[in-house]
Amino acid sequence: MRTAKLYRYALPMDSGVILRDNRLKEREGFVVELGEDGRLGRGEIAPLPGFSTETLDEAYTQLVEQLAMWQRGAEIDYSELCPSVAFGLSMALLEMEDGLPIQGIYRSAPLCSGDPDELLPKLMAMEGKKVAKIKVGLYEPIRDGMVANLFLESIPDLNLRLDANRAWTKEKALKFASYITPSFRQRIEFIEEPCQLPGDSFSFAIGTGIAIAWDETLQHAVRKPDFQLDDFNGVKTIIIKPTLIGSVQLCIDLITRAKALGIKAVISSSIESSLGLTQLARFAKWQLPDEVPGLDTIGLFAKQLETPWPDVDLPLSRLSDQALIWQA
Ligand code: OSB
Ligand code: MG
Repeated sequence: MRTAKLYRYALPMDSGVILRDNRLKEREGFVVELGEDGRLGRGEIAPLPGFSTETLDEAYTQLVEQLAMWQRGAEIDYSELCPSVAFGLSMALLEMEDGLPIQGIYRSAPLCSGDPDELLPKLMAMEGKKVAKIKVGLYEPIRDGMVANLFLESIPDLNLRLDANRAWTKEKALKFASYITPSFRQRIEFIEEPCQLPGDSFSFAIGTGIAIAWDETLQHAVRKPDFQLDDFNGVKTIIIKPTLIGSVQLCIDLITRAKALGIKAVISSSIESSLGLTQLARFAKWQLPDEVPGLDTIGLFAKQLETPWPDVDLPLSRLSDQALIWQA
């Protein structure tokens, strides 16, 4: 006998969270709870406004349709589902089938999008391999270049991940690079999507010796029917945000192919609640045990949901206090 519950959640965010020019006051999404023979599994479905191609309403329609079919005994075909729905449903089933190991990687690359002074003490306190992520492209490329260079200069055992979210023209990207001391460049683990055009990002990497990572480019490419990761040969890293990519199996296929091609894969957050984020930490530990994931987003929330992120003392909302909007 199968059971399915669908909750809709809303969690308040920290006051200053800006996403693609919009303030995100509240994070909204769904949690499914699947049951069979006394086993339970949960998954989060939370399309991210401005990043996901589907809306909450579209996700809801697919969810109810799929849950009703699954509850009556059908298997789920992920190929026709939008990414957030495919991810959340497959994660719930995986957890229910005890396929998701309990241990997670809760050590993340601390994220800095504003004041670099806030990042320094965090890095000083960090044990083991030091790695941080800085958002660039929000200010002048000269400022970004100087800030990145200053970090690399001040902390000799630091590696940096940078993320430009396609903010720059190729001229601006080169301006940024000109402020990075050549001998420091290999300590930039990667910069995600420096340029508006992927072709310009690629030439930037070749011209400057600064490695790049595909994030948005990967999300667009996986939606095409003839997609092959092999076409990305030459890029150093891919950023896998499961909520924006699709089912657990699709993410695992990408990771497996990346390993075979010598491409590094990094599991990263799409600002899921602590419930989804802790599952991503477990997924990362299981599939990429030696890679620091990009999951430092719990601090963007004012509340957690059901499963706390370790060592975070934000108040916890229970799933049972969220709206149960559908069940079978
Ligand atoms: O800019 O890569 C982004 C989260 C949601 C949407 C977009 C982005 C992010 C992150 C996640 O940066 C954190 C990380 O990748 O380290
Ligand atoms: Mg990015």
